[in-house]
Amino acid sequence: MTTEPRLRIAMQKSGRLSDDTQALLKRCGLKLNVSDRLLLAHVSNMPIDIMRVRSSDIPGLVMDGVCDLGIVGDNTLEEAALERELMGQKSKYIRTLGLNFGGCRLSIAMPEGFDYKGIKSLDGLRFATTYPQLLNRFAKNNGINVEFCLLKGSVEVAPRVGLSDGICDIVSTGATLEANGLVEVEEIFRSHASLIQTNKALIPEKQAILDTLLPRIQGVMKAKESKYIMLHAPKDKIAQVSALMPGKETPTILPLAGREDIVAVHVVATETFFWETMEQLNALGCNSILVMPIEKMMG
Ligand code: PRT
Repeated sequence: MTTEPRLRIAMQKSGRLSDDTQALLKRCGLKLNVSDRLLLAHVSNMPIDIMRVRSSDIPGLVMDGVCDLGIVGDNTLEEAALERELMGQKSKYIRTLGLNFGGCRLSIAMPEGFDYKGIKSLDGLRFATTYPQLLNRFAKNNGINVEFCLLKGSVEVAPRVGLSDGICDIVSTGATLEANGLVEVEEIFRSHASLIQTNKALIPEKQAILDTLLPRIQGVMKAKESKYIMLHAPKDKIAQVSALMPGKETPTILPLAGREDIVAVHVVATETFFWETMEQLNALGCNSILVMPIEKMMG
């Protein structure tokens, strides 16, 4: 019996990236049966397996060739790469695609009232962090010495209980810092989710699966950022209406049955379509202005 090669993708089992990753794969047409106890989920309609693990395990699984692809935050990836570098090993991965979710920053934050006068104010201090390598690199690049204590969670509480002077942690809205009486003083790394792959050439069968999957992922991302705009416009105002349309796409102008004075204008916009623009179009005599989400795009 021959077994068909299956592409193995590592994703976060549960946490901030898991829902978005699962939604992305589903929108790419993958039928996956994910249950809490199942760590290796089969995709029923494509030769793909999804390995559901801790985020921090994903870079290693890809670099060691256990998984062909992984979806992980750049912060986790960069920390793992620096850790391997420290051990004299090469980081063996390719960052195939940046994804449009999981956006955050790694920042240094100090207790409110700390007299911050620039990076040198941090010299000699101790920081609680999950990212000692990224913190170390920042300190080295800026000519300061820092100490760290490694915490895998509840980092924000460390200064209050006397474990550290400040923290170096992920910030998204800033609400957690504020709730814990901390102030962000330096952003040291920007991150979002990325699709990574092993740097070893895939066997042709797996490469073929990836060649199908990649344009689908790009199509889903492009669709998420785009809107389909439809409206009816006075024929003699087409030039002004076209000029107001967001993005670089040329609008499609279509005749309307039984009307010589009005046309339908359709455009795919990759930029924000503001209420103000809709009001300007309305003032030009346009009506039936519709702004719709796009589910999939290709080409
Ligand atoms: O548990 P596991 O090993 O799977 O990984 P993890 O501990 O990193 O999991 P998780 O789910 O917390 O984060 C997964 C990834 O999501 C991170 O590695 C980042 O790439 C990304 N991400 C995006 C975030 C956030 N936003 C985020 N806000 N990761 C963590 N946070 C936490 C942060 O640590 C802090 O406690 O949210 C809090 C701050 O949020 P705000 O909105 O109050 O600023």
